[in-house]
Amino acid sequence: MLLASLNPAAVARGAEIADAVDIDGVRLSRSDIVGGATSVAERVAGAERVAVLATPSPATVLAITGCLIAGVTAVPVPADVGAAERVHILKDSGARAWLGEKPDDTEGLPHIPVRLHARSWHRYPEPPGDSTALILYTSGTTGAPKGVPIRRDAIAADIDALAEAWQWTPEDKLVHGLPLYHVHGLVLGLLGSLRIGNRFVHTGRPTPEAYAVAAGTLYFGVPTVWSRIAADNSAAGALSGARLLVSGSAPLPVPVFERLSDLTGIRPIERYGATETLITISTRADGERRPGWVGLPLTGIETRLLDDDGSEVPHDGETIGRLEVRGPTVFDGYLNRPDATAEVLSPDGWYHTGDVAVIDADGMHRIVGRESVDLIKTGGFRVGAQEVETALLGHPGVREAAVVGVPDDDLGQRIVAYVVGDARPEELIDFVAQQLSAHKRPREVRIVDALPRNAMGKVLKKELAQWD
Ligand code: MCA
Ligand code: AMP
Repeated sequence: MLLASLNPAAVARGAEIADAVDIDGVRLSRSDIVGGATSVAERVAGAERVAVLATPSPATVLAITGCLIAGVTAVPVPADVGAAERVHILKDSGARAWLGEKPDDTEGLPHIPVRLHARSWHRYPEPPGDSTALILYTSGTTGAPKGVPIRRDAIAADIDALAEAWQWTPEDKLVHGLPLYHVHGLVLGLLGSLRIGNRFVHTGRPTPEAYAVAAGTLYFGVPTVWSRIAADNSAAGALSGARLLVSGSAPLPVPVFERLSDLTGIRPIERYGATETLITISTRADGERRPGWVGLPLTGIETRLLDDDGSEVPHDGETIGRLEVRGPTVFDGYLNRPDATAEVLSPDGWYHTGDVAVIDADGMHRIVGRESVDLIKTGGFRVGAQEVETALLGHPGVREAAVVGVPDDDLGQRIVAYVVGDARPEELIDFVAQQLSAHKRPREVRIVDALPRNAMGKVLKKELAQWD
């Protein structure tokens, strides 16, 4: 059973926890979740796919859990989604209704509210393991975000492998304040807790103050979150009673690792993954936690490093290669995009991550960087340069646009747009926030006379990134 702690028979026999999920000031017991989500399941059963505006709220928890009980695919939509991205996700995914929180614009689809106090005790059979639990949207270097169908058995395999690596048990209390529309916050944080059976607290936003008062044993954060905590002595000190502090979604800078270790007495766990593969590599609760390194492949996962000719490079801790991963957590291909799938997934199941890495003689992995400058990681969010450029070009005051990620102490990378045109920077930032998602907006727009181009007319992104 995917959400093992929600087994209705076990809950009826007394496997109850009053605060299984604590979110937006509301505590849901296990029977609140089983009864509430089964009631949602009754209302959506038979639908193929529904969209869920994934605000951090009890409605989102029950909507997604209800879909998983009924075997309906949920399409989590970013809580801060803009107009163009919302239309794209609905059209591409084929979602037939909105479930849970109501968006500003339903785009003509019916809306099914979640009734927090409704209950049903109907028993649904467990849907097949190879069925699609979720479709998560993620950015590539080009085009609009792509749908990644996530199988139920991939989620189960990933959580179980992480439970082994992190000694994650029902005794844990997991805390995070990350979005519920990506793997990190949703699959690992929420679904992981409902599978393992530990208490889960969502802090709303991932602020140092909120983490400090949550009294968790297991904390998740993106490096931006850890960097802010490491700059706040009292919040960091409050985490010293935790069991594990886990970082992922982007590289954890070594100074942040070290400062966090000093202030909390806990060396953070770093783990690596992607929407397409879930989490594949991690340091272990009982193993070495080396700053700057992401650890060993999880049980069931294979990795390899290839050079430009496709030959494997030596595992000497120095030779850089393109990282590929294979295993039960890897996806089967993008929704509606066989062309894009063929670029990243080989027929024998290897996923080309787009990251370059080294592996040492002990099998420890270090992520060195990305192959493409056009995929930006900002605050742990993956943003394609081209989707931001396309959005900017939709503004009448923009003639040309080039978007780059520049190093940023807080966000890892900061989205900077170079624009030829006569619009005001603030107006363009708001325009992107309203079209795509607020987190994809450039933090800075620089109006320039011309973009640097090569003889073929291609924008020289590497040069632009150095104009900073
Ligand atoms: C500011 N805001 C605006 C504008 N300016 N809204 C609209 N237009 C504007 N011009 C609003 C924002 O909507 C937000 O509102 C508030 O101001 C602050 O937002 P922001 O500046 O984005 O916050 P931040 O402080 O920069 O965010 C840092 C963060 C965030 C909290 C760390 O980046 C974050 O949540 N990152 C997590 C990403 C993540 O989970 N990635 C996992 C994917 P409001 O306050 O109302 O929100 S990776 C994954 O899943 C894989 C598998 C993996 O490895 O984990
Ligand atoms: P996403 O699909 O949003 O999870 O983005 C996946 C990408 O995030 C990976 O291909 C990496 O580039 C990056 N990433 C995730 N975790 C780490 C990490 N621990 N260190 C470095 N990069 C990471």
